Amino acid sequence: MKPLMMIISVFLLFFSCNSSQTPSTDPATDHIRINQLGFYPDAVKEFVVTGTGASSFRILDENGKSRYRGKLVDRGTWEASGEQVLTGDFTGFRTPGTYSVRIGKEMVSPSFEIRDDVHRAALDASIKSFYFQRASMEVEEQYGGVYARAAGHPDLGCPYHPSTGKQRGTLDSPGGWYDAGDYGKYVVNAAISAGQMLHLLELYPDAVADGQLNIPESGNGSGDLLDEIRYELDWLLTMQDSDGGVFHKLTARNFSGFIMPEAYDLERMVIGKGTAATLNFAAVMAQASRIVKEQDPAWAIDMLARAEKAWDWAVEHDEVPYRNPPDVRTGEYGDNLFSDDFYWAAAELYLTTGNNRYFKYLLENEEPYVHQLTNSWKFFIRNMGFHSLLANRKMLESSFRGELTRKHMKLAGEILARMDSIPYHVGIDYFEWGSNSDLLNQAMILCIAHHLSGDRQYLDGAVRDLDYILGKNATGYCFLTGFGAKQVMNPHHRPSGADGIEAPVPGFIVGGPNKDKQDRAEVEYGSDFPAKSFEDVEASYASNEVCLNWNAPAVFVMGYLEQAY
Ligand code: G3I
Ligand code: 9MR
Repeated sequence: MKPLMMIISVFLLFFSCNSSQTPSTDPATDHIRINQLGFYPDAVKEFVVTGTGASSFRILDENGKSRYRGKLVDRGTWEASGEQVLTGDFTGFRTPGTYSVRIGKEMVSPSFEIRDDVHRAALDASIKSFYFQRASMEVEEQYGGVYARAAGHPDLGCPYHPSTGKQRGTLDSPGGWYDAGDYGKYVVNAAISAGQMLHLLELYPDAVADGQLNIPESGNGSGDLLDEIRYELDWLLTMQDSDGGVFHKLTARNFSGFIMPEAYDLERMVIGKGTAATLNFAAVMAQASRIVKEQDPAWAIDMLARAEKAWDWAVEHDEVPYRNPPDVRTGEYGDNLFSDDFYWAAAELYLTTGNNRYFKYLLENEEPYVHQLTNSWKFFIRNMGFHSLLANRKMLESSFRGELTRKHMKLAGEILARMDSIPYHVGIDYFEWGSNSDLLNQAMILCIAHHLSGDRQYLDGAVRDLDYILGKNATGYCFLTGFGAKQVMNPHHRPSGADGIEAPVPGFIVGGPNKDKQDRAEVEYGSDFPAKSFEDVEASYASNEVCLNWNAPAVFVMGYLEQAY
């Protein structure tokens, strides 16, 4: 692209993502931590402020006129961030418009909106990020704007690594999404990510209209979110072996450098084959089959047949873990506990087929009803099963249904209680790799509690967690690329690093604060507090990478809230 055109396009794209802000790190602004996009008129509206002795705040409109006045409440010190925290609540102020928070003479927050569809643009961008991750396909300018790029990774004729059990032959496995900041394609993470977004479509089939995202399939008569997910499901189908088992991943032996897809020159191969990949495949295929069965019966039948074949393989091979072979250093996604994977697959297969064989499995193999943090591809799997069962609870016998519902509401109640006890009014104060996805998965649990009960307090809880992601956190960053007043500019994302465009590809949720700092050899962290252990530098793969399973729950939560409010 010509330099002038590029500058103009970046400018336009920036303002289309974010109508009211320019990125700023003004220290006076930095003390007020608030959802930098804004609030629904009828939802809870809260912010956090640190380092002030003030006792009140005002809401100013665009003309600087004071529109609302409220008291700050001292919440004490948050151990996770080392800050003395006050909160302000202006839930009672409902008038749509553009505002900022002012405290005393010095402190002004970034401006934000109150409006009905306040997360719509962020929702659309967070889905569109999956389009930008498409392997084997060009991103055309008409869909990708300045982020247009050539195709990479055709993934045809990929040799089998011996860890697949095959000594010869090749596999054609084109398509699908790149997993993250790297160019690998990993079945377990693909399955949960597609599954979380399919769940939005199960609850709200029309959550995303045809044409809404401006992707190549826009205008084909089917909703754009389903079209985007299909790009991944079609790839996943290529990863099933003829005996029903599913290969673990398609990557090279090592990560590439920070280059564009078309410049990639490592040899990609099919690696591993195991119980977790096979069961996660079975689950998402059965789930998708149910969701598309009216719209595309032939596709639904094929996916279901493949899912059942995968289940049968897993029953025969019920404990095949995946570990990286010594010559492979790409992401592992290793798992050696399969009860939750069996559970998710049995749940989806039962709901789609009605076959009691699967229901019997669920009855005889209970899973703990918990939200186990970190690595959702490993631990949120059981919740995926619970959520689908709850969404189709009419198919469950009443005692099973009652028990599951009770357990879900108990978990959601515990989360809300915890939120009240944490000064930032979020439900989590533990920060490991991908902590942002923990917040978003928690918000998903709360949305589902709202779906079951109609009780607004759960919706408010989900908003509080989402507020954290969009700016009400101890770093002050809006963790969604391309959005907010204090933007993430240097995610660990190979195309964003290599495309020569200053602003990163928009719509990605970065990993977030991570107390373990596994990248400390390459990254200098400015804080040792867990909630502040985040650096917006490209080298920080442990805090600032992007990943499918971190975006997917953001899509669910914003999609749900856009419907509910
Ligand atoms: O849970 C332990 C904790 O108890 C211990 O104190 C701590 C000490 O370092 O480690 C914690 O485990 C870490 C785990 O993440 C959970 O935080 C592991 O050390 C750490 O290696 C592991 O990192 C994983 C990373 O891949 C490296 O394998 C991430 O969970 C996982 O999300 C990430 O996934 C990568 C893919 O492999 C490749 N594609 C990008 C993707 C996202 O970064
Ligand atoms: O860039 C890699 C990233 O995509 C992975 O998620 C991450 C964890 O597996 O690893 C990154 O690669 C780093 C490697 O693990 C250690 N040396 C530095 C690499 C990043 O430049």
